[in-house]
Amino acid sequence: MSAPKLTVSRRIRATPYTPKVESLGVSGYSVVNHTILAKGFRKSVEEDYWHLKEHVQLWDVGCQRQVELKGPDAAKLTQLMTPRDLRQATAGQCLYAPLVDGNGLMLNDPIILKLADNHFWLSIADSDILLWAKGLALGMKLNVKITEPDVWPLAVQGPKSDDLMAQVFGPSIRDLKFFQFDYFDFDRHPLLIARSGYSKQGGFEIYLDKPSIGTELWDALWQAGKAFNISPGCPNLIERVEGGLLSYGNEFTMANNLFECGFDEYCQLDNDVEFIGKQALQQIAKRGRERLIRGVIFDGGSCPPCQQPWPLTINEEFVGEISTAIWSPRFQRNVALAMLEKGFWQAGTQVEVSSSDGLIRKGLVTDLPMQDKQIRPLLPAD
Ligand code: THG
Repeated sequence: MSAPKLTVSRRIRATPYTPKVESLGVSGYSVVNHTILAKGFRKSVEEDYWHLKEHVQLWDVGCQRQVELKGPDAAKLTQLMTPRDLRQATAGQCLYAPLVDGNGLMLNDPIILKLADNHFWLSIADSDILLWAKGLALGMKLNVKITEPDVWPLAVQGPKSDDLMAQVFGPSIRDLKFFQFDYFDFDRHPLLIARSGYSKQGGFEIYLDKPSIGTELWDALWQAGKAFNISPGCPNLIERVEGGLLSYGNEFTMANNLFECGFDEYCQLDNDVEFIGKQALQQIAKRGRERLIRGVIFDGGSCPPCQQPWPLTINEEFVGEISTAIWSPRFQRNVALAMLEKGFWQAGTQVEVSSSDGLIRKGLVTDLPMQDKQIRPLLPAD
């Protein structure tokens, strides 16, 4: 029997690239921001992993929806929503920024794009920030227009991204710096392109604001990509776990505060910038965090997918839980992201993993991102 099908509608949205993704043999979807996201193609996650690290891939990340804040109070509202100090931000900059509520609890972790002094996009993870922003603007009587624009990100990821993008958009795209964006013509239409993306292999994100040319854009990249061994792709679970890229709703939720996620570097508490949750975060900073997201590597052969958190224990005492786990062909171990309780998040701590197949597996806490030079010495010689 074939797997049950997801029905796409106005609520569960396709993207301008969906016909291309389907013609290339997508094997399944997840739903993010009420929009479908490919989970794999004909190759295995392992094959996709090696391909992503060596070549170039085209990812339909149309589910990375933009919340647009525009108008006289746009800068004020954007700053109210994040503990990251935006005062020095310039137009053309991307900023990874946690969004928190009044208790310092995580609402989202978007990339903020500063388009102009009074114009921002929040390129969100999976939660309804549009509603939060509208509520704040109404309650605080802010003069700002809040919309979800008709913008559909397409990612080009992998070490050959520069070569491919230079073919399509010209050599000047090579000069774009990490987490900066600029406009590049395609078919006489300017496209916002950033050097960013949900992998550690380098690449670009194209924010297509004219969905009618989605197929043309995909085809142009695909044609030029043939010389670089291009493949269709999607965020790769192995690469993301090894690289320590977190996913809202998986590694952390509205139950976790900013410090538990390790977002200290994106939170400035000792200046006069005002934002929601500042007092709460100051108190948590003083008290110290109760738990922290770390890596875990563990034995016992290839593990099943982690669909519900797996407990981590030491002598049957609960010390944390795994949120995402997968076999790493690089380390020949399973790699995982986990929330570790206070006292147990030190790299090298030995833990037991209770995976959903009933096995108890031996694990070790690691820093993130997972680095060869830290992990190799921990592994017994094969
Ligand atoms: N691109 C865009 N929008 C997004 C994502 C994206 N929205 C949803 C989701 N991904 C948001 N989450 C992340 C998580 C990590 C990063 C980007 C978005 C990321 N982190 C860099 C890292 O860890 O190396 C650090 C960036 C920094 O320090 O400034 O890139 O992928 N458009």
